[in-house]
Amino acid sequence: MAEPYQHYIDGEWVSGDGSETFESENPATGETLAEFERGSPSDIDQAITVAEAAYEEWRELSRIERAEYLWDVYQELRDRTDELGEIVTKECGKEISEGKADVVEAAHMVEWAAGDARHPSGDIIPSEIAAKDAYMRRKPRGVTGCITPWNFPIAIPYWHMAVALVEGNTVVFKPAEQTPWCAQIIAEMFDDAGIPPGVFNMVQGFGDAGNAIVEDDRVPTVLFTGSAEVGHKIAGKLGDVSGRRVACEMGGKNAVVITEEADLDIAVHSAVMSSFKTTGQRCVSAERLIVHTDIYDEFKDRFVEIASNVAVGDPLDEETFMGPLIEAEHAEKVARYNELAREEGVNILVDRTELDAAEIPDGHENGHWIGPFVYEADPDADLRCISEEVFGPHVALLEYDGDIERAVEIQNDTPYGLAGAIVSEDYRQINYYRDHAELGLAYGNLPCIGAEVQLPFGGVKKSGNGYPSAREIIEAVTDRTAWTLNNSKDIKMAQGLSADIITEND
Ligand code: UN1
Repeated sequence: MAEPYQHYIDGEWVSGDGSETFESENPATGETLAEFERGSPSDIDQAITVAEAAYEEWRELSRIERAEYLWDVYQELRDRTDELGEIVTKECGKEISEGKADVVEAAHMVEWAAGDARHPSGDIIPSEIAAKDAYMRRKPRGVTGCITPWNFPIAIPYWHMAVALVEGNTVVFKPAEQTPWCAQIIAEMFDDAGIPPGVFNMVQGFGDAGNAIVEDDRVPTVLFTGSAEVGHKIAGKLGDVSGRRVACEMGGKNAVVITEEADLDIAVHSAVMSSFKTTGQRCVSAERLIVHTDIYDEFKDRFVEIASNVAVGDPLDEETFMGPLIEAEHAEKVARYNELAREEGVNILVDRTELDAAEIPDGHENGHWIGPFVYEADPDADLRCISEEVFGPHVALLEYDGDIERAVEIQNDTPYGLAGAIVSEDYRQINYYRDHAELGLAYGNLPCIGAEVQLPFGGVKKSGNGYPSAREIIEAVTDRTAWTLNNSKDIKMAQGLSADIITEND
C-alpha cells in the first residue's frame, strides 16, 4: 500500500508527530480511496506557529501581488474541472454534475477574490473640515483558521481561503475528515502555485485538530461551515473573547412555500430540486414544503410521483439524480429520523429508506444508500421531525389554509434561518415573503439551493452569525480603520469643538 498522504506545513509535506492514520472512503461503494496521516493538536500548533511567522511578510505584499498566486490556482481549477469533479463525486458521493459544479463554484470564488484585488477597496469619506481627508481602510487580522465541511469539499475551502489570503491573512486549513483527498488536491494546487512557505497550511484530521485551532489565541479569526452543533460550540467559546472573531455558517430547517397562486410546474420542479439534490445534504436543502390547501392535493400527487421514482444510483452515471449519503453513521441517522417521524404519527407518503436490491447498482452494495422519505404533518404539531435538521432526503408536506401571512408564520416557526423559497405568480405574496421570511438566502419561483458566489451567503437566527463565504467574508477577515489625515498646519476639529489651548496665562 502507498504511504499515507501527509500534512502541508511551512511549504513542506510533513508527517506530523502523531502515528495514527485514517482512510477516505467512496460512499457509493464502501471502497477505500486513500490513507492519510491524522493530525494532532501539536501539528496544528506547529502550523499556527509558521502561519504567524509568514504573516509578517505576506501582509507587506500588495493585494494584487497576493492575488497572483490565486490566479494560478484558478487556472488549475479550470483546466482540471472534469478530473476534479470526478474526484469530488468519488469521495463525497454527489452525482457527477454536482461534483463538477463544486469545482466550478471553487473557480468562481477564486476568480472573484483575485479579481477583487484590482478593484477599489475601502471608502473615501467626507470631512466637515476641508483640510482633512478621511478614509475607511482595511487591514488583515493574521492567522485565519478554516474548518470546512465534506459536502462542498472543494468550493467551501476556497470560499474561506481565497478572500482571506488576498486580504493578507495566512491560513491554517482543517478539512473535513470525510473528504481528505479533495483537501490534498487543494494543498497541491497551492504548492504548484508556489505560495510562500507558511502562508497556506493544511492539517488533515478530526474534531480534536479543529478544536486546537479554536483554542489557540494566536488565531484571531476562525471561519467555520458545518453542523449547528459544532458551530454553536465554537461561537459560544469565542463569542466573548476580545480580539477573536468567529464567522459560522450552519444548517437550517429550510422550507419552500407554495401558495394558491403558484404555477404548479415551477412548484414541483423547485420542490424536487430543493429536497433531493445532493441527496438532501446541502445546508440549504429543504425539508419542509408549506403548501396551500387549494392546490395541496394536486401538488402532493405530482411531488409524490416524482419522489417515488427519482433515480438513485451510481453518482458517476449521468443518469443518476441522487447519489448515496456520505457515510454509514449518517445513513443510520437519517433512517432514525424517518423512524422517528413514523413514531410521531405523521402520514407517510413515500418511504424509500430501504431501497430494493434491484435499485442498487452492481458493485455498489456497500454504499450508503437511502431514497426519498416524504410525509404529511400538521404544521402546528410539536414534532421533532418537522423541527430538527436531518440533512437527508426527508421531507414534510405541511398544508396551510389562509393568506401569505399564515404561510410565512409557518416558515418562520423554526430556530433556523438559512435558505427558503416562495412559489407564486402574485407579486404581493412574493413581496410579503421577501420582507418577512426570516432568512439569509431567499428565492422566488426557484429552488432554495444554488447560490452564486458573488451573493452574500449566510443565515440568520441559529443558522449563522457571520458570512464565512463570498463577498461578505471580507468583513470577517479584515479589521476596518477609520483613517483621517490633516493636510493643514493648523489643527481644526469637527463638531465645532474648540482646538484652542487655553492656559492660566491667557
Ligand atoms: C451548502 O449548503 O452546504 O447555494 C453550501 C448552494 C451552493 C452552496 C451550498 N452554492 O446551494
